Amino acid sequence: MNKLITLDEFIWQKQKDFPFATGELSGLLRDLGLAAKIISREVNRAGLANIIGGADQENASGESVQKLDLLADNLLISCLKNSGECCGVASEEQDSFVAIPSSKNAKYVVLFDPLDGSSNIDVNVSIGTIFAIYRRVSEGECTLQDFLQDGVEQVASGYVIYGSSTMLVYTTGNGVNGFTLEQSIGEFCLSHPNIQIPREGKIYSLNASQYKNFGLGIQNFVEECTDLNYNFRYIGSMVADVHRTLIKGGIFLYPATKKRPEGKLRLLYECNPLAFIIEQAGGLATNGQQRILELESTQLHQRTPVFMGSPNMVEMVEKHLADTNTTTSTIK
Ligand code: P6P
Repeated sequence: MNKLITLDEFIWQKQKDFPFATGELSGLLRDLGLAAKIISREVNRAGLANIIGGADQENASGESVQKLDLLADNLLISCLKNSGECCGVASEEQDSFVAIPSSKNAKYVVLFDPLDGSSNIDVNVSIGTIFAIYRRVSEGECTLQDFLQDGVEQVASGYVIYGSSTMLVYTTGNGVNGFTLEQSIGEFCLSHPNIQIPREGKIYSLNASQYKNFGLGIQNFVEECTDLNYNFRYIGSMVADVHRTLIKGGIFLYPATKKRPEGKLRLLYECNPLAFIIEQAGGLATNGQQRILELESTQLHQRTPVFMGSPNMVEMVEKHLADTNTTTSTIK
């Protein structure tokens, strides 16, 4: 039987690889792991604890908020407050960033989507938490500039998928590793070391009901995938669709549409962290023309079209966009 390596042990081992590491980032990752374990427990008992269903509130993007969203948001904020390693957080569920005065001199800020795919909560489909960690750029209490950094500045990013098992997948810029929650001991254990995305994918994942709202380039891409007998898979939960893409190969795309010419998915706490993971696993992540990680961050809740996955499929869709001169903002 292989040695069980817990997330804490792994983080501690990796920290030793960095002689100048002082432990703050390791502490932050451990605290995110703790929050994930608590959220996992609540997600797994949601049906029993009468916390399923809408919370009759709307989030910063004007979308109805599920009770578990609120619970996950509060849990993450309190875990990060207690960590002492984070001077502020930004969340999909919060209009603006939340400064943490008790840790105002801490080195890091964290951005997260506390429970992505929450519309799937009531039907027991996989949902997830997405996080991005940056070094702060300000002095004293954190400012908006600490959060409006481009994706290339991420120190670490990751996601937790609450599915048939709960997994935490993260990168600090030296590859991608996956940990599965062993419920009987309450520990995330290394289950997917050094994840590499298959270079040649044959699965495409997008909301096909929007076909008529896609630009010609995307329509031609879908036609080519059909002609090549590629498999179509779409869960409607970004973390689940991207996790499958990471493990099985393929492409996840949420293009610009007539209804949403700027795309639907958020740059700072959905696309950037997942793009970092995909690139670290050997994949590509773009907005159709530019690397996601190089897009300019100007607003906390800004959106972007996103194409991420195996290099062959991202290059294929980019060619269709170029051949039809369909940029992300010109949807006819
Ligand atoms: P649509 C979930 O609401 C989400 O934010 C992502 O998790 C998911 O990829 C996308 O929206 C699904 O959007 O328009 O296909 O329902």
